[in-house]
Amino acid sequence: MSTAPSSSSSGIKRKPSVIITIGMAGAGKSTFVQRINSYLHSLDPPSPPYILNLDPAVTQVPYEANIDIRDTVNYQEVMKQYNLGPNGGILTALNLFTTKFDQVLGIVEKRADTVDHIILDTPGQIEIFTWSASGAIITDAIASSLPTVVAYIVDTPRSSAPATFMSNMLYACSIMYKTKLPFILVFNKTDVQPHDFALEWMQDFEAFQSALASHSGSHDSEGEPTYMNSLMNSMSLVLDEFYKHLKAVGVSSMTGDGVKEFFDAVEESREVYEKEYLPELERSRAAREKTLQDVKDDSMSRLMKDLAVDRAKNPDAALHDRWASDEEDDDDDAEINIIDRSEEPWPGQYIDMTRARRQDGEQINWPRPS
Ligand SMILES: Nc1nc2c(ncn2[C@@H]2O[C@H](COP(=O)(O)OP(=O)(O)OP(=O)(O)O)[C@@H](O)[C@H]2O)c(=O)[nH]1
Ligand SMILES: [Mg+2]
Repeated sequence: MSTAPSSSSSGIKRKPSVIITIGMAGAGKSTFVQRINSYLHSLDPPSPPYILNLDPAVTQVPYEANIDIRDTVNYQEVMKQYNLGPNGGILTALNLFTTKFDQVLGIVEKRADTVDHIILDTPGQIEIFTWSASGAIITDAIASSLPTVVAYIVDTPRSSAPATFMSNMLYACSIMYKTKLPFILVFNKTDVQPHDFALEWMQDFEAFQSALASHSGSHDSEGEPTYMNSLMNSMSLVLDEFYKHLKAVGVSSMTGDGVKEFFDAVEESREVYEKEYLPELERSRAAREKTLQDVKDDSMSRLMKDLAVDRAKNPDAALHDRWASDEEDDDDDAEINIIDRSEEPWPGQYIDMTRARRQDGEQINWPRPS
């Protein structure tokens, strides 16, 4: 891993920025990744990013991924073997891939000296990445090693109704508070509908409330505001605070409009990462280590007390209470390797599902994802 400080003036390569694209199904995540990929290629000099596709179910991606989950896990096979539906299949495929994420991180860190951007494309079903243990593990692992930003892709034309806009923003809010990472709202598809209305609603909650009031269905038959209307009015006040912590850019992944502004926002987010996320990460890491150490010290002192009592009771047995030091743990999963497409020939090597399958009579319960 590069330990270089983030400064190019000192002549040492600064760490690359990681961009995690998250968004509702069909918001345009993959198209956006393709667009920023081609923008980075078109720079002078070109600065090709390193791209990871984490969507196991996608049939075609519009860019060339350097690491593709589909090379490691066969999603169709996972569905069959575990008797799962499409969402359970994606979730389980992501879980299996996450068991190998230390290898991915190793490859990515090796590339940190040669690339300026690392981009992650996530599965279409947003909750699979944002609410699963694997999504959190992947996000935390990468963010604790490199400056990371979440690009939350919004389908602008589909968010033009106040109620849809608000539910999308609430989702964004929950992801921001869960990851605690710098956050950029990317209003995509501005070629279809400009995002001015969204900016106005974010800057002025009264504008949002009046849009809400004029929207059909906001009043009941007696002319009173509906329950939903009152709820959204109050929520808009709550979200006002959330909007203050955000950067918002309008982008068209189709035409390339706004991509430069997006990268300006990524650059600003690096500072937020370094000033806010990193110190917080170090604080929580130190707290976790202290708790662990306390638990270890406590159990060690109890063990020593027990041993002392045992030895006092039975001095002969105390001579034999040693265990052989030359026994080592077997690490039997070392043979499945993550493929860096830019280095290795592929098609790749899949995680062998037949080894994961339950044998007859074996009393193992493979947990079904809920
Ligand atoms: N007009 C327009 N269409 C877009 C834009 N970005 C994406 N699309 C279209 O939106 C649709 C969905 O795009 P994808 O990139 O597959 O979206 P996604 O979020 O990756 O989808 P999933 O991974 O399936 O959730 C495609 O038909 C794209 O062509 C844009 O900026 N403008
Ligand atoms: Mg996609």
